[in-house]
Amino acid sequence: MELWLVEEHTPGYSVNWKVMQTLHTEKTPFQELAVVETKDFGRALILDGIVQITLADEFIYHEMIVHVPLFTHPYPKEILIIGGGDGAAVREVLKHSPAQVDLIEIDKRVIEACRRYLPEVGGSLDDPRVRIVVDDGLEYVKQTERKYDVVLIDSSDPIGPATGLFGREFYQDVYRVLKDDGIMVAQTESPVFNKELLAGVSKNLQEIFPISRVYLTCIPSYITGFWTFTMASKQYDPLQPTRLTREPIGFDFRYYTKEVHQAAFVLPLFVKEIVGGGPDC
Ligand code: AG3
Repeated sequence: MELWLVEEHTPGYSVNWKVMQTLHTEKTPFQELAVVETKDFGRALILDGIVQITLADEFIYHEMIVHVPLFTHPYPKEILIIGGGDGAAVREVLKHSPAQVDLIEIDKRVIEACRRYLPEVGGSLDDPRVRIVVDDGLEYVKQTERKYDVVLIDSSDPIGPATGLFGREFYQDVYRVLKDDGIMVAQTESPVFNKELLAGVSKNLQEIFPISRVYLTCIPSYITGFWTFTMASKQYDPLQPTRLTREPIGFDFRYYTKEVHQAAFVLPLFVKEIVGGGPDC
């Protein structure tokens, strides 16, 4: 029997994936979770019908959400990840020899499914430097007394459990949990399908942090390919990433290079216009 996953992004646009095998499906208290083997992109994690990770191209997203801030910060030692229960961002963070990585994931079933069915990403969660807290990231950043060098917001789309992770109040709490020279990065969606969201997030982060910059990459398995991340920083400018000139990039990198770091901040005009810039800025 032919099985196709129809990934519906809007009422007028969907992407069809040929599924060779369904490894796992369940309804968790937060969302519908599935792990499937796709024909062309390998194993994939699907949440509420939307592809979160495929083994064929997850390296692009995770190298870009992690290495751009971690090579901008001169000494990234204490890292907080909100979301990211799959473990792939943790795997990339561990390449920087951090002292401690705190992962705050709302849905423990995501962690369990990825450990079991996607060891390429979930395997990193067993590293002794990783502290996993199953909690709502919104609550965690309100309550914790810990301070971090870098906070990564590795969320799903702004519907369902992740909605608050794109809000102003949450970013103010993230500012509070960062040290005086801390940096945050959030995944901020497609600039084609989520213009208003990206514009709102940029505006809020520009108001809260002294430095805020959007960067762009291409993730084939995500809607439109175009994908944005927004970095906000108290002190360090990602366009002068001091550690990059000091330390070599590991052999196990597949996407990120010094040139990719710089180039990612070069935005096409239509994206600049969304995030509050014009042709000359
Ligand atoms: N986080 C971002 C997934 C967004 C996909 N959205 C979409 N295609 N509309 C993935 C978490 C990976 N650690």
